[in-house]
Amino acid sequence: MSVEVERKFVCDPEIQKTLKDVGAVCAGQRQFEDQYFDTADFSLTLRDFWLRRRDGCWELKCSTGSGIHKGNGAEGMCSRYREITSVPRIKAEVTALVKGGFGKAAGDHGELAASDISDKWLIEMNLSCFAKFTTQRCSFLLQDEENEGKVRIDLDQADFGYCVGEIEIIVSEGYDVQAALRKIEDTANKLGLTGEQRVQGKMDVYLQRYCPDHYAKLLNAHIL
Ligand code: V4E
Repeated sequence: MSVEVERKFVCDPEIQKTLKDVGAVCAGQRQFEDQYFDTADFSLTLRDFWLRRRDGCWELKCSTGSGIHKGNGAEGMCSRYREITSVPRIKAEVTALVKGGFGKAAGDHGELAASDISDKWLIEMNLSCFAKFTTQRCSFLLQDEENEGKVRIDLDQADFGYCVGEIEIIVSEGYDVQAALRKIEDTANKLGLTGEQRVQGKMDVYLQRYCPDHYAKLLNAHIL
């Protein structure tokens, strides 16, 4: 399993030039559609679990209990989420969160092991889509200071009119997360990102605009 360590930043109009100046190389552009799912009482997101279908592929991002709001300085600016892409594992985690166990609630025998998530299973879990938007993403790669690997920088433009940048490193679980945090800080410094203020992600802005009750509950629970 992998852990995503990331720091969001506000994109200024010069960002593409700045990226080229520091040696980042454009790694391509893509467009994707995200749909996020939760129960009516927000069993997943209020625990900081994010179930997403991106262009047909399922993913569950799970809080690691650290990151935004939970640290100081550079660490506090970064978030960390475990990423699960195996559908049987996603189903097991979601079932435990929604129904509190793996028994009857998991559905028919074999349902947990199935390789896709059916509409029937979503209904059984009382899950429905609460957010749907399309993103245009421009990705850049930058060699890190220690020449050990590359840091990815994504510039995202969502179809509801919000742009955000993201410095991201994916590490294997158990890998030195502190090293990833240092690399992200180095990259932020190279890009001249000095702000210590939390930057809103696409989801923050989407919920604030279109789902204010859900947004208020997440703010209240210190998830966003
Ligand atoms: C909302 C949220 C999550 C869902 C995914 O959010 P994000 O990583 O911003 O989306 P995206 O499109 O960049 O995904 P990627 O392509 O990198 O996989 S995961 C955690 N949250 C909550 C959250 C938070 N606590 N703080 C901030 C700044 N944003 C989101």
